[in-house]
Amino acid sequence: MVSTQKFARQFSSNDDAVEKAKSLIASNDVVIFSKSTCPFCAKVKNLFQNEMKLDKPPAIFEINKEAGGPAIQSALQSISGQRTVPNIFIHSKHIGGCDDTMQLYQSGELLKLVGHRET
Ligand SMILES: N[C@@H](CCC(=O)N[C@@H](CS)C(=O)NCC(=O)O)C(=O)O
Repeated sequence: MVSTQKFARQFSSNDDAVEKAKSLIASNDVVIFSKSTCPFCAKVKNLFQNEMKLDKPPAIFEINKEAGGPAIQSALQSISGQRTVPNIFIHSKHIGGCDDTMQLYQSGELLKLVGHRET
């Protein structure tokens, strides 16, 4: 299933981009900030889209495909301390990149994080 989404605008300042990135993170269960050219991103997208059989597809933002992408990448660095892609968030928690995600998947923790909801 193709679930790539767009943030659809440019940003007037770094604060503006940070606010937008925070709202994308808060309004989706699983968020993957990706670049369409990145092999680590492809691996993580395949995991969430095909291998994990989630009820709801992840929200994927291809930040190299949008004018506001570089601003979002800088915003993600401010928010998470991580500049590289993929950059993954689950229920607003920062997970990390491809290696971190794969490690959590192997340990069984990733499925728990996706399924877990605070009440
Ligand atoms: N070890 C990292 C590798 C991620 C990585 O090197 N990503 C590259 C793209 S393939 C990156 O973000 N480079 C900097 C950039 O594109 O701005 C992971 O597991 O996520």
